[in-house]
Amino acid sequence: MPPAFPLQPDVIPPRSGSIVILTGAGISKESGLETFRDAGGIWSQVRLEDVATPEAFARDPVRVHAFYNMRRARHRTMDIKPNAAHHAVVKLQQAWPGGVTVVTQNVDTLHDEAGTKDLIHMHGTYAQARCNFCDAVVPRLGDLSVTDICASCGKDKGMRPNVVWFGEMPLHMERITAALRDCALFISIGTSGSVYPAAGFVTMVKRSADAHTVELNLEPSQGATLFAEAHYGPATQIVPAYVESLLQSL
Ligand code: BV8
Repeated sequence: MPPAFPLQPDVIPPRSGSIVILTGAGISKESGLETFRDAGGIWSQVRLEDVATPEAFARDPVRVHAFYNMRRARHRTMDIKPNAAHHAVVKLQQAWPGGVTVVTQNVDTLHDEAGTKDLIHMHGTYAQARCNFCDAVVPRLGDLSVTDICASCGKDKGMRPNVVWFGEMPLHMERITAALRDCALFISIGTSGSVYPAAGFVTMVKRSADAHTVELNLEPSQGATLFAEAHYGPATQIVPAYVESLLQSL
């Protein structure tokens, strides 16, 4: 059923209340980047066990580098730009008195390119490389390979995408947990709710804060029933509409 506009939020949080926004691959879809679990998505083309675990990197680093080099090159060469949903998140962040923290599962840089402040890449980003030996992190827009030498420790064979793989601890979890604990509104955008701990954030919010929870997605996620409110449709339509309705309350 197409979304009804103007979009009427069920609940408007107090303007002094903070907002936490969690995003997933769905917010980048209309910018031209693939999602993971939709039909034809990334995990239908390649097994995550072969390209997105530390064991895969130890077993076949050339294959893992090729996977991320392809995604990095696609971002660089296919004119991939932030879309209206990314820009609406920035507009909310600039106007909402209580502050807005954006936690993204995405390893693309579209939130960064849209000018998002207070942005947490909990799964890292393919626009950086990290040394497996000394943990030095450097920007990386071109290809990575096993021959790359770490500028900090001088070793080769250790440079990897600065991405959190399955079985690895997501980044900045203390900062994320504190933001979830204190927020008045939790908004989940463009995620299937398949991957933990991100998929558990809505439950964490409901347990510790008397916060309102909203899902904005193309279709109901695996955690849809956990949200107090939901609006379904393309992110470039429902996210700007939802943000407008919040800002009109100010
Ligand atoms: C960890 C980087 C612990 C790679 C990624 C319970 C608790 C804790 C852990 C687990 C647990 N159960 C299982 C685990 C292990 C595992 C896990 O969750 N496995 C899953 C498969 C069951 N979790 C982990 O391993 C995590 N680590 O828990 O560590 C720990 C403790 C101690 C010591 C060590 C470790 C780490 C997970 C991170 C993995 N890395 N990304 C890369 O990107 O290459 S996850 C990967 O999935 C991506 O980051 C992606 O963002 C993420 C989630 O996917 P989504 O973003 O939701 O994308 P998806 O395609 O699934 O859905 C898209 C949605 O968008 C859909 O709903 C669709 O309808 C919607 N959509 C589509 N188009 C649009 C749209 N919406 C709006 N508009 C549109 N136009």
